[in-house]
Amino acid sequence: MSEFIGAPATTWNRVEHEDMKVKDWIVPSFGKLTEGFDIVITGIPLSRSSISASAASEYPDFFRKSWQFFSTYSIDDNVDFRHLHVADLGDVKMHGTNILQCHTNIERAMMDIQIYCPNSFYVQIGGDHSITAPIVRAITQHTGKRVGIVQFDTHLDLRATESDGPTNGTPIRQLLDTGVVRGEDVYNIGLHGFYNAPSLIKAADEYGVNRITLKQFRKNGAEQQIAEVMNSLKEKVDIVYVTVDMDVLDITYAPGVPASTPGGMRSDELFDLLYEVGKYDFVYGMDFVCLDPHRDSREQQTVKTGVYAFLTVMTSRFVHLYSEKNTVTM
Ligand SMILES: [Mn+2]
Repeated sequence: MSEFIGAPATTWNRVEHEDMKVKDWIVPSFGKLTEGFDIVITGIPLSRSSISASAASEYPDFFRKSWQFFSTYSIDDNVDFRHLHVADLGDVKMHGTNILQCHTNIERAMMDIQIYCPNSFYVQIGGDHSITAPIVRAITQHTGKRVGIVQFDTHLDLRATESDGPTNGTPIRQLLDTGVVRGEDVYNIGLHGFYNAPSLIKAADEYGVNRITLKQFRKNGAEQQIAEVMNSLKEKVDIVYVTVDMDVLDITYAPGVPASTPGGMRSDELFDLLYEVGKYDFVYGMDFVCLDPHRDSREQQTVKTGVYAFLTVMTSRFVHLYSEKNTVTM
């Protein structure tokens, strides 16, 4: 058990049958932290720390509700990833008004999860981007390892903490200023357009943060781009944390993201990048943040895109890292 994690509003009935949906696959294990799961999912329903008004705190539940629309069979890889053992641990408990208390709860929950669910892959569903700072603090603290970050984002998230506090504009800056992560170990992919002030670019240079613009990525392609990033990280760090700010997507693809912009990444490009990320077993965990389901289209196109992104990582990890389980094909 963890006193910092509780049951979410949404629960579901699993039904094991031939044509499984994702909701039939993921085991509800609310607050019950045990070993033996390949992957554990935790909801982090915090968005009071978002610079733009956001109901990203609702995303964990909308994420769960959308599982019914997806099968556990991937036609692209001709695999059924139902053989991965996945648990949903529930949601980190939040304080109603005290954001710092919320961040402390996230950090403590992540400590508990790593202790009681060892050797799992840790997937966090936000929430806004402020949650990444306490998550990564807990990872460095628990593992004692040098942690690299691969960040998919339209923004650097390097705003100064003195002026902006622990918001979704500062998570990377918080980690760099406190020495939890080194600037040279951060790789931001997806920067584009007119959304980062020159002072932030200067800060990125001073910290040594690696910047890969959307245009550079498009020249390289997903496979080569992620191979380059992971190969250089392998020389420096022990493990990697991947953070996906859904605002990296073009506003057309992500109406449900308060800070999405024109000129952003297409959803198929994000899926291709995440598929490549799924090949690397020194990736320790990841999060998906800043998706506000209340702003989404009626058809919930952004929520579904978020689930698709998550399932893409699951498929790739299943194919590339769990070959002993990967014996069943159609
Ligand atoms: Mn961000």
